[in-house]
Amino acid sequence: MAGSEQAGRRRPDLPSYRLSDIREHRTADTGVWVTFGEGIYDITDFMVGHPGGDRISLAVGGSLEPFWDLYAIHRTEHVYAVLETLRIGNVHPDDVAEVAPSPGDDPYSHEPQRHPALRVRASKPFNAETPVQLIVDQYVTPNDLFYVRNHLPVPQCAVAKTRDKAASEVEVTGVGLPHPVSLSVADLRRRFAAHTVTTTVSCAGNRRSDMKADDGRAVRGLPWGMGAVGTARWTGTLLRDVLEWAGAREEQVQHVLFQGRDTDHEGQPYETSIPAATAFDPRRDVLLAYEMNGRELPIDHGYPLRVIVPGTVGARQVKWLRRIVLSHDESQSFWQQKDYKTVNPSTSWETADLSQASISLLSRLQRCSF
Ligand SMILES: Nc1nc2c(c(=O)[nH]1)N[C@H]1C(S)=C(S)[C@@H](COP(=O)(O)O)O[C@H]1N2
Ligand SMILES: [Mo]
Repeated sequence: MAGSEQAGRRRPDLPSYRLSDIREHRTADTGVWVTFGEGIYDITDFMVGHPGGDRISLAVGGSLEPFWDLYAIHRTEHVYAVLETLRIGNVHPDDVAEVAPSPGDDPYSHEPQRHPALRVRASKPFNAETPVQLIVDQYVTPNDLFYVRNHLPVPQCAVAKTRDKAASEVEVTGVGLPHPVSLSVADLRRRFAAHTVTTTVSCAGNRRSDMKADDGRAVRGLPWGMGAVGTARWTGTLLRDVLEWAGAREEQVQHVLFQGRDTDHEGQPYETSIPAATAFDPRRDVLLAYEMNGRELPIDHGYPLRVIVPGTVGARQVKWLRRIVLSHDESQSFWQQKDYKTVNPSTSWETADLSQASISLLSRLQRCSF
């Protein structure tokens, strides 16, 4: 039987199909096709009654690889051999690059290892829930099982734990500062008192799959179940200590922007902001966190430094923090202006004016800290 050597390799004895053909095969009537490497497989019969059938159906008309990669358990000789028995053809040579990008082209080729118990909702970018039983068994969720919500590839400097200055310092800049300053995690540890806060982080989309209009309309976004939420003990420096040390004064700014090191294909970083009143509030304990549950911050949760804003939606708690910008205006990023907004149910996506919409209710989530 063919094993891992053969799986997905070009087979000259079989016909080639174009990507457009593959995408037309999505139902039992036409046959259900998926690709793996350069191979095309007809999984119509396999999907019926197979335990992984529902998962595999997510790959229909496209590549199995992102799904495959997540379930390391599938990487056995046996499974490769079973897959090859379903082989019907090859991806047309002109379409190979699109279907099976070479690792060098894939911005997701450097992602960190993840625990297989995480319930994956999307693989690229990586989004996964904590299994619900584990959330309620104890207040604090262990780092490896904490839900992950990434909008973009994990920045490579975080995966490699690069320690050079440019890749590991946070810059504080913007209105009202005498001059910008840069700080490493070592500087934060040395210059400022460490502060620990136990708080819950929740994605605004948590339980989105339960939210459906009476007419069946679904809410747009990842189909989160109940597990995009978790509680941890976060240790770091109080943001207001750093802002005051840098010379910032609350009266001079309205918003504090946080920029991550993760960037989209145009080089735009993940960025959101919070009101200055929150950033400076002595009762809010907004943190620049370098530890999670007593350990170095894990790569997926923002290594080496992230923002923790107790009582605020997860989207504002920027990971892989690169820059803090003091500003008169809130962040103009997509994630601040176009995402995480709540509109009236009578509005559709086509007619919604998001600039007028209120921020997601969860953005005002009660502080859940003890
Ligand atoms: N740099 C950066 N920070 C980010 C995100 C991101 O994609 N990039 N996602 C945000 C969202 S929407 C959530 S819900 C939380 C998730 O934090 P976690 O992955 O540590 O659970 O991180 C926030 N911070
Ligand atoms: Mo989120």
